[in-house]
Amino acid sequence: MQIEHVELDFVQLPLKAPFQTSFGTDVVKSTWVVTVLAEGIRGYAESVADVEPLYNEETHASEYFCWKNSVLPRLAGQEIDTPEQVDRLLEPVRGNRMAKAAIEMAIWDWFARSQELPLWKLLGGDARRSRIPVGVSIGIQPSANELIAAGLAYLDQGYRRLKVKIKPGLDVAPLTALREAVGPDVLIMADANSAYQLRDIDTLKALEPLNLMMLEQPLAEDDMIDHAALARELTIPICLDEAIRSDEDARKALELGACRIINIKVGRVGGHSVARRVHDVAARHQAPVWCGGMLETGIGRAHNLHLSTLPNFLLPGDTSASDRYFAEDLIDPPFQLNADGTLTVPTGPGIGVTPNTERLKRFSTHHESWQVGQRWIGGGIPHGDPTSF
Ligand code: OSB
Ligand code: MG
Repeated sequence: MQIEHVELDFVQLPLKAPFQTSFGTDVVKSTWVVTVLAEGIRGYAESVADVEPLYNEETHASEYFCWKNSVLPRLAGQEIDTPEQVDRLLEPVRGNRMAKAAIEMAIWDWFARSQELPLWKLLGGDARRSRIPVGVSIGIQPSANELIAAGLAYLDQGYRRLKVKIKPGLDVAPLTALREAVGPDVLIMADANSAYQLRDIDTLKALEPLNLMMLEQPLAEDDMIDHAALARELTIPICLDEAIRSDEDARKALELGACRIINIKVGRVGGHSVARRVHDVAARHQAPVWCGGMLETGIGRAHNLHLSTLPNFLLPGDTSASDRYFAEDLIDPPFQLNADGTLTVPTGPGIGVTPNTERLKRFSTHHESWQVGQRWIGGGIPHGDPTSF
């Protein structure tokens, strides 16, 4: 295939409730919905950067310019025979993994649709994994009572594990209260989004009696050395999120002992091809992985579920049902939680879900249609004013 057209919709979908992490609070999910068109077939994905560079350094704006100046010029005019080729064509582009991922994922969806196969098959997933066990990620709550109420409500709905966002000062007390409220058997973990330093080790050790499954990304987003030092002192297994950006990062982290578990986010690592390699490296090190999330709409959620069919996704993911986030999702039908705490992997061609046109229009605040072949795509890297198009 050769890419003929790329459509971008900047979407702002209200969240049911504010989502607070150690780095900020989101009240709306904003994302670029990316559609790649060729031969009358459309491939869909969404990007996972945010307005500000708080989770990592990418933003909606950096993605836009990276697509325009670096990613699409390298794909335009190329005959792409397999989705794996995209990762190789984009290899010269440093960083900007969320930008690369959104286009690469849309092309994976395009190929799966063109072959009338579900994406999981193209990715090499396991046919027996048609239902993916999922948990829920609970943002920082104003009080321990509100955390307990949220946790109990999600368990009641059937979620299999609770992930609790923490930050200094809102860690040991709320987690202890939650553990007491739900009893010893519920799977609980914590995610710090880089809010601690090695000198906070006494606080982190105070979490040890709570029987947490793991502690996610406690230290700096680009660190492995201090995580390895912490791992030697802490009985709670460390899981890395932000710090794993590639299969090479995964290898180094596991060899250093910086983590025992990896949270894989397709966007963070630059697409399905890299995500699969991260999965394979972890499997070789006997380290389980699970699929993280970035509050995606149903489009990104579908991609996440297909990836989760690979065999080393051994722990419940953050890929919760649509109604955990939104009153209305972009796709039909929305993802629903099965009674056994799983989400069903869609079986249709590609990601198996398609955006609802009316809702995509209604929640889109900005639309662009880029025809490959125009000056700024396919014409090499532009040298002039990058904002003129
Ligand atoms: O660190 O996993 C994270 C959401 C936004 C940014 C970072 C993270 C998260 C989540 C939510 O934890 C996971 C989800 O429900 O999609
Ligand atoms: Mg995380």
